[in-house]
Amino acid sequence: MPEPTIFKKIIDGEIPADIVYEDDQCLAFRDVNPQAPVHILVIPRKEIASLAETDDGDQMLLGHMMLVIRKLAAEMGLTNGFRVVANTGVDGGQTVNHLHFHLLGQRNLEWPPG
Ligand code: D5M
Repeated sequence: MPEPTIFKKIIDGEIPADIVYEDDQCLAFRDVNPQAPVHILVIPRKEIASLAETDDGDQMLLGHMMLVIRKLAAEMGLTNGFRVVANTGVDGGQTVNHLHFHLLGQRNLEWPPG
């Protein structure tokens, strides 16, 4: 069995996280290394390594997570805009191999990213 990812350990309650939202499909918690005043990670409870590892059966889950992100952005007061990022694979800069969406806001984010 592969070693569970740090996010799987958060899902299982084995390590603490600053959880801001959870339901039967996903949870959201503050990033430990925030890159903006609001930096939240939204992850599925289902173990999916990355966006590249999703399949057509994940359509509802992915849509659900996007709507959760929209609601969180509104709750966090990100009325001036926000950014959603899914670093994917080596070239995408992904460091934790459990699908996650970064929700970043409350500062003017530059483009392009590094
Ligand atoms: O981003 C992975 C992100 O996960 C990175 O911004 C740090 C964050 N991280 C790592 N461990 C934790 C814990 N334990 N709590 C909260 N946030 C965490 P990536 O897109 O894979 O580069």
